[in-house]
This record gives sequence, C-alpha cells and structure tokens, in this order.
Amino acid sequence: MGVGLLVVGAALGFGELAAGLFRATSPVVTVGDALVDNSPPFLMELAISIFGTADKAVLITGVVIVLVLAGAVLGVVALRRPLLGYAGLVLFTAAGLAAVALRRADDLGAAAAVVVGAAAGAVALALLLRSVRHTPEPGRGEGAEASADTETGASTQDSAAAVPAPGPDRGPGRRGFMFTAAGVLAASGSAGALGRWLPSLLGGAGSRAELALPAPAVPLPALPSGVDLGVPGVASFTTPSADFYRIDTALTIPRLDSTQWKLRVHGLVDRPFEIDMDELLSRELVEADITLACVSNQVGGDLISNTRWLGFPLADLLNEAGVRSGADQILSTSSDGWTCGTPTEVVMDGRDALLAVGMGGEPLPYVNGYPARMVVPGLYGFVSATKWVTDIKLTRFADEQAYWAQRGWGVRAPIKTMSRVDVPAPLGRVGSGEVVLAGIAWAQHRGIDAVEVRVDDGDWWEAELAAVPGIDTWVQWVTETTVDPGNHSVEVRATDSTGFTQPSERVDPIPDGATGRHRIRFTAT
Ligand SMILES: Nc1nc2c(c(=O)[nH]1)N[C@H]1C(S)=C(S)[C@@H](COP(=O)(O)O)O[C@H]1N2
Ligand SMILES: [Mo]
Repeated sequence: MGVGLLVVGAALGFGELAAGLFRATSPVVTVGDALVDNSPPFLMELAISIFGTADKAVLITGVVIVLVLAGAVLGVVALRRPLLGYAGLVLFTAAGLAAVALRRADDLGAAAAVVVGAAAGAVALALLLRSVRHTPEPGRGEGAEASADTETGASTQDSAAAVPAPGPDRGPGRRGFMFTAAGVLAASGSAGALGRWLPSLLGGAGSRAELALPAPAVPLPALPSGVDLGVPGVASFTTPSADFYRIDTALTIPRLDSTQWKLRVHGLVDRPFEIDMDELLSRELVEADITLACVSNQVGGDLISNTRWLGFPLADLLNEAGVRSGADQILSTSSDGWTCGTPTEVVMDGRDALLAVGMGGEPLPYVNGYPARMVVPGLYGFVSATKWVTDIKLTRFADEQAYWAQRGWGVRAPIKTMSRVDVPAPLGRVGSGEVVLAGIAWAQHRGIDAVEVRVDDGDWWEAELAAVPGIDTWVQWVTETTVDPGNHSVEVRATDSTGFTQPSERVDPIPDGATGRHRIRFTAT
C-alpha cells in the first residue's frame, strides 16, 4: 500500500512541477475542472450550498483522496503483478488526458504535465518494486530471508551468508526499500513545492506588481462627502479590494502575464481585431463607481461589493469592431474557458460598461480578474463580469449559450432591487431604548429612491439615505427607533427610481436572482 501512495505522490509532485514549468494547469486542477463542468447542475448547486465558496477546496481535496485510494489499491496489486501496476498508471494517464481534452483542449502544457506526472509515477513504481523485491517479507522467521539480500548485499558483501540474519525491520533489504521510499518521497515533495512556487518566481515583467496603470483621461470627481454615514457595522461605501467578494468556477486563480495578455474581438463584426495591454493602456481610460453583485446572493447575503473601476468603455471597443445587426449577444471567454453572455444592447446603451484594468486605484487583484475583466453596471456578474477575459465574440443568443445559461440560469439578468439590514447584526444584542437601524440598498442603473423600515411588523417609515455618486452603486441607509427590552425584528424594503418596491415574496436565486425582504431579529437588553 505504501508503494502505491508513494507512486501517486510522485505522479502528483512531478505533475505539479511540470505544470509550474510549462505555466500550465496542474493535473489535479484539470481533473477537478472537468468534474465541475460535467457534473449535473443540481450537484453543483448542492456543493455550493453546502460548502459555499470553499467548494473548490473541497473538490480538490476530493480528487486527491480518490487518487490516494486508487493509489493504495494500485500499490497492493503492483506488488503481486507489476504489469497491472503499470497498466493502472496508463489508466490514470488516460483519465488525466481525457480531462484535459474536455476542458483545455488547447492547453498542451496541461497534457504534458499529466504525462510527466505519470512518467514520474512509473519511475517511482519501478524503483520501489526493485527495492521491495530485495526486502524480506515481514513476519517470517529470522534468517529465512538471507537469500533475498543477495543483490543489495552484493556490492558491499561477498555473499549472502556474510550478512547477519536480518529481522523484519532491519537489514540491508529493508533498509534499501526505506532509502528508496524516502528518496521518492523527498523528490516528489520538493518537486510539488517547487511547482507551486515557480509561477510566482517566474512572475516578473507581466505580473500585477509590475503593471503601471495610467491616470484616467477622464477622472471622476472624488466621492461626495457623506457616502459613508459612519455607522459601525454597515458595509463601507467602498469595499477594500482585499474584502471584495469572490465568485467564480476557477479551481486555481489564473495568474496571467499582462505582457502576454491579448483580447480578441470577433464574430459578427465588420473589423475583427486583437488588442494587447500596451495598446489598451494607451487609450483614454475612464473611471466609474459600480456595485457588482452575484445572482447567487441570498436575501441578506454578502455576495456584493462596491468600488471605483478604471477601464476602457466596452461600447467604444465594440464600435471599433463594428457590430453587425442581429448580434444580440456579447459572448466573452476567460483564459480558463469560462463563458458569459451579455446582451449587446445593454452594453451599447450609454451606461459605463467597462473593460476594466483597475479597481480601488490599483491593478485588478488576481482573484478579481487581472489583468482585465468586464464590468457592466446593472447586470449580475454571471452575465456581465468576465474576469481574465481574453475573447469577446459577437453572436446571437439563439446560436450560442454561455456557461451558466447551459446550466439552467437566466440569459438576461438585470440586478433586482434589494436592501439589507446590517445594524443591528442579525441575532445581535443591543441596549434597549434608542436603537440605530442601518444597512444598504441597491438597484444598479436605476438608483434607489427610498428605503423603508418597520420594527416588529408595525408601520413602515422612511429611512435616511446617504449620498451616492450616481445610480450604479449601492446606498447606505440609517434610521432610529426606540425599543423595550426583549426580542424584536427589523424588516427593510427599497423602492427604486422606476417606482418599483421590493416585494415580500421569496424567490430563489436561480434562475435570475432572489427576491424577498431582509428581516432580522435582535435582542434589546
Ligand atoms: N472567468 C470568470 N469570470 C467570472 C466568473 C467566473 O466563474 N469565471 N464568475 C462571474 C460571477 S458569477 C460573478 S458574481 C463575478 C464575481 O466577480 P468577483 O469575484 O470579482 O467579485 O465574476 C463573474 N466573472
Ligand atoms: Mo455570480
């Protein structure tokens, strides 16, 4: 069994090293990706609802556990029939290559990493089998193994007879195996560590730390004073980039090189073209305050964040290409093959839809799409906010479906008018008497007109709204009330600039966003 684990370890370690060297995807991640893409939607939703954003870590761990178990079996089999062991490795390789073909047909490095890993596994198996053959079987009587030591002993001893009778855990044979095992383990471990470390080591010129963003040609005025009401516990108007929510299907975060990055604009256009980072940054960049939200956000959830983006207007980019009539879908693809369908008319209607390169005054963090992503105010992220974007194809909704659309989610998904209570914290305790109630509300690209609150299912009253720079962001709200000691509830509802007020009916996030009102309980003491 130990043999099998070591073989799997060698395959994983050297697969990781090869992936690092070729700047390709690690074999484990490739297999995980293929599983994610080809598992039925209900399984994916189940995983996300159970594990939340940790679903990726859980999946990777799952893949490793399965490999370890398979390795254990392989080890036992290989000790009796070495050929079957090698055949097992060939099977692993085939599965790995199939995963590459399913998800990353163009990633030769990923395929090479699988092959290198498997080859390392085969070498480890050969070395270990050779040393095992010279190892006495444990548990037999003393001296019975003398003959088994002839070969290992031969280099230093004249004959087996000269070797002191080895016990199960002593003797040159056993030691030979232990040496080989330790060697394989050390080599695999260092290979794996080196492979993980290489990308950041090779990171240089095109890395995030090296990318200098130009100042915007059209800088936005500073945020109006009063966007933050200063109530502790309410989401700050600008989300620090480190706290920005993260949602994506990527098992490992793509770390693209900005000097290698290119965006291809093609499909139903008159003048297809490619643009690289130098050229993009030489354009007149603009800024925009936009609150991004995830369609999976539950009522009261925190899959929403706000920042100031820097980028080039998507509409200008598309006009350069000349969008043909009938191209109602902008199908964008990320470097790792995720796809997103955005209504063309929304991007072209004059709103600040951006090909963004910066957020919060810095290049995009790797997790948020470095070096370039899309941001479209008013649309949920899954139909608009492609991170690590490398390809934009003008097409028709009738002809092609994006990743989540294929899995039963909506194709046109404007962000729904919504509000949240941040203070008091759900199930929090506050002193009785005067109590501050506060939170946020949003209806991107329509704007919030009013937020109303009620306590203990009483009458609604209007809260005070903070300042906002425009209609594309969330807004803080605050109000006060007086409560007696005991348990209380707070419910909130927002009205947007179209006059629409949040309904009370609860609807699940799938297919195009949750509805319902956030209601929290707190205790006054
Ligand atoms: N490449 C890529 N881009 C993506 C996704 C993804 O899975 N892959 N998820 C989208 C979804 S569902 C959301 S809500 C936003 C989240 O962006 P953030 O992680 O920067 O907050 O990214 C969008 N862009
Ligand atoms: Mo999302």
